[in-house]
Amino acid sequence: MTRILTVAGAQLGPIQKSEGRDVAVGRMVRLMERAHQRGAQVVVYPELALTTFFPRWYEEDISNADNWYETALPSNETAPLFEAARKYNIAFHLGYAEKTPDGRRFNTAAFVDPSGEIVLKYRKIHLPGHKEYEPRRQVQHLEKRYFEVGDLGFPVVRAPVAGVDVNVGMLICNDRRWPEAWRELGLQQVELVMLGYNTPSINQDRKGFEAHHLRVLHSHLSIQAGCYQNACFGVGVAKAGVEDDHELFGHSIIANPQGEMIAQATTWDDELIVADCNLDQCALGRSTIFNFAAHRRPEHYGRITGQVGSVEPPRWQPPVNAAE
Ligand code: CDV
Repeated sequence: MTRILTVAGAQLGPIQKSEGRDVAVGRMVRLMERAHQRGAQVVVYPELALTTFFPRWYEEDISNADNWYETALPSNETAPLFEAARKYNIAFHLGYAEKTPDGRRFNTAAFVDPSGEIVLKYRKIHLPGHKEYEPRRQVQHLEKRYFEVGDLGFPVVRAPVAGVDVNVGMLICNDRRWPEAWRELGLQQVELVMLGYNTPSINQDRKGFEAHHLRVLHSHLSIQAGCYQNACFGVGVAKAGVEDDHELFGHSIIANPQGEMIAQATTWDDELIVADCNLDQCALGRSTIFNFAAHRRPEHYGRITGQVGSVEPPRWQPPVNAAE
């Protein structure tokens, strides 16, 4: 029997700093209702979906930022989302800031089944930005201040979703740019990668100009290549639009195992994109060009895990002519 999963990406428009979780959750519930009407069995929300992208705001004392974090799922404020999932029999992926009982902070995503059970959790590994306030920057990006590097690796689990067994995995935002992260999932036969992102429309590092269209291209290129090279579907879902004067570029997509874009958002607002994902399409790439067991050469990949930064290559030396 063909395994077809109908997947929705629920892009969110901006959430302002002054807006509470009730605003975000209300909008997310409405998107879930529309996803149900369109036959979706899974809804994917963005990274840090419940609040504004708070790592742009500096707090000297990190405990002053506690209001941005979830200490429990569900909570009173997120309960309506869990209730809607039960009502519509929809699984969902939620990005949120997590504060653990022992006070650790992570940029986290949870995959939740319709009964409210957390099936899989992932904590972001590639944290961009910086830890201390940087005056030279146009906008701060303090993920390294507000979060620890994830400690769960890149887990994949085979989970029943609407009667279909699916190998699900997750990445979060900047992770999508790192082929190593995708390959970790590919090596576990992932079939559906869910990922949320908050990506500014401009390069905020102020080290050079990067055009808006190229930033969108890089996002799509990364997701489409990740899907092709690991023979899986990918759902990349943005927070979009202008949050307190800071623009996020949107352009959420769903990509198939051939690397094709099969759905794309066209607004900077709350928007649903939906696609039927035939999971059996993952088999072709996995059994031919990306048959890892047949073709990978890990004995030559030592630098991938043994080295962090790049190194200069040795200078080429002309051969010494023995005849002279
Ligand atoms: N939230 C993110 O991880 N954002 C990064 C930006 C800072 C480049 C991204 O990779 O989209």
